[in-house]
Amino acid sequence: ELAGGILFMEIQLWKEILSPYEQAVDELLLKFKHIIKDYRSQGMYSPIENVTGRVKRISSILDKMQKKHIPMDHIVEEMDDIAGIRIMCQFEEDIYKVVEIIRNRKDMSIREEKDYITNVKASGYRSYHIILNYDVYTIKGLQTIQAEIQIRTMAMDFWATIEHSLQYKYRHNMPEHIREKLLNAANATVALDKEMSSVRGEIMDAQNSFNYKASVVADILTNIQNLYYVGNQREVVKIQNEFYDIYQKDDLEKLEDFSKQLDIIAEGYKAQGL
Ligand code: 0O2
Repeated sequence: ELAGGILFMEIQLWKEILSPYEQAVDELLLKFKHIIKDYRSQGMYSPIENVTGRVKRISSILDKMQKKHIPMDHIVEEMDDIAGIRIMCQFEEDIYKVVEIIRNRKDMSIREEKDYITNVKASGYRSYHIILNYDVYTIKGLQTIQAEIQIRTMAMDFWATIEHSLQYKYRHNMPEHIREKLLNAANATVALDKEMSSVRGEIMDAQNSFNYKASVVADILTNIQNLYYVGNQREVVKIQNEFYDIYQKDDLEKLEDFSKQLDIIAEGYKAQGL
């Protein structure tokens, strides 16, 4: 028996226990990364800025089992954050957009939602949590496990990361003056998120046109590269130089026209079966 009272009746094969959670984290990361990619490749603003994931460490699982009196054979039902995904957003509004995206998916079934943005925790912690039931198909067949998705702004994440380290450092004895500083800092992140939200429209416009220009340039260069393999190479070098000329003019409309012309040339080659 472990100190605190977790009784192990049989040998625990942690690798086997954690394997479906690892798969779930991999799959969920891939899915959320593709959401970002989809938005950006269409020149749109992505409500998700970044996503990370982790499987809870065995020592943290043991600590939580002890703290919440969860027996070993109940961890699948009772421990909801062995698979953890963290989604970072630029703006508070984006968080609710992400929640909506998750609600509309058939491959993620929501078990519980905890809105610690509307209901800020006593520590000052803010984030939106969604607990999922998620199906993974392994060699053993279908396993439905829980996963926790934390959705937060970068400011919320900054605060939570620092506070988490301090919590760990002081365990349950955080000095009052540090607790106070953290509460002040939490209020500062609320103000920061509000200020940022008030310029959201402008920031989104700027980012959109930046992304759009980048995707037009990528299209042009892909076309030039394809033409290089099938077309007259001297001609293609001329096209490339023309592109650099136009690029330097910093005129998005001219760049778009050029891209359209290249599309037509590329279509021509396709029609010839090349
Ligand atoms: P980890 O993996 O070390 O982060 P509770 O018993 O209330 O703490 P509960 O009911 O299981 O936990 O869920 P809750 O409150 O939604 O919290 C789950 C996770 O949210 C925590 O995981 C933290 O990651 C994060 N969180 C919640 N409250 C705070 C807080 O005050 N400060 C920070 N920094 N993070 C918080 P764990 O289990 O603590 O483990």
